[in-house]
Amino acid sequence: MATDTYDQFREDMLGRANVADTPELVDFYHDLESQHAGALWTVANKIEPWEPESDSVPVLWEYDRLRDHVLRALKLVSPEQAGRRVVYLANPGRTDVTAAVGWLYTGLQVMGPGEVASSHRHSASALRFIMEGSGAFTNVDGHKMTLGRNDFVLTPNGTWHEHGVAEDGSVCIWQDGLDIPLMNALEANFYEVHPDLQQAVSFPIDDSTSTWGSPGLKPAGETWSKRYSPLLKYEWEPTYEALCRLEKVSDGSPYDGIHMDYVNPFTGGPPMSTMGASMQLLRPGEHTKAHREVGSFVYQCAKGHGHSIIGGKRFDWKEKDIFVVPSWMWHEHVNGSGSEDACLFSFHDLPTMRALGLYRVEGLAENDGYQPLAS
Ligand code: 1HN
Repeated sequence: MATDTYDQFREDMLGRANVADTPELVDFYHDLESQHAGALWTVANKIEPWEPESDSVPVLWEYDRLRDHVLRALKLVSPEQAGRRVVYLANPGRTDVTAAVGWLYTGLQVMGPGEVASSHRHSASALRFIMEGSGAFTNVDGHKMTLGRNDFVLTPNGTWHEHGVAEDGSVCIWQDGLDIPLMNALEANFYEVHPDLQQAVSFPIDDSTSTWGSPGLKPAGETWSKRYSPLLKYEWEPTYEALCRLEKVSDGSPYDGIHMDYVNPFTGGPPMSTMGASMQLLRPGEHTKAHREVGSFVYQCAKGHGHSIIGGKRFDWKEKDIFVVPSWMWHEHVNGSGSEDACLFSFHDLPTMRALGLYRVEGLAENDGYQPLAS
């Protein structure tokens, strides 16, 4: 049975709305509209889809094409004028909201040597993934951190944060990820500027990583009661080493290769309450099977090159390219090299989905687990 015939069959047989217009009904709908009301059966099938139907489309942003535009912003506006000097990535399927995918935002922030962006805080949680340059720093609630290539950094909701680049540093670019569309959809977003514009550095530099960043160890007796991870910076070298060690003893996941989540070392759970992040390693030549999840994903290639097939379409990526996978869309990843590994960083809203009991995952059963490519 063809899909549209089958959908019609389900709608006819299974109690879905199926009301043909009559002149009386059209009059009725107009009268309801004038009362700011409507008949549920005219919208029921749209607002109750059989399964998640994202308005977001899969997209890949090539870093080589974006970089010059990001650098142009450096000359055009100051951090003082802009608050944050950022080029955001807009999903072409979304006109309602500034989102990269689903209810996630992402952008590329650029700062030059000696620049500082003032301190603020908001209900949205933020994260950063460092792409290029030296001397960048961030200060989160008085914990100042130095930022290096492929480091993953948290700015949990409600924490004061500011960024900058040391005088002797170079132009720095990093990816920001925020749940700001989600906070705005929930109408829960507050925003405040720090009264002093710059907050004090209240702890030794990089104290969070020195205190909480040693695998399997924590300072004896240390406790933590906040809703987010006490470890605020996850450095690239130990992350990559962890993947390489796991690779030696595990086949990994058929869907994601050698795949590790960044966790709150105190709880083992996600680093923030709404957003999580992962790093995955694809072995030389690896082609994962297709799966789909309830949740939205923003990826950045941290190492190597390859491609992903998302919703039947191929997207080729190399280092620093960013791409998105909308909720409940089939996706599989391919390492394009036969000799080198490839690493994909990703952040997502799975902690939100899990907290609300909405998370689901499914592997593709047909075609040996690989999507047919759309023509
Ligand atoms: C924000 O606070 C930052 O702190 C970057 O660097 C991007 C986009 C929307 C809302 C807040 C930052 C942001 C943002």
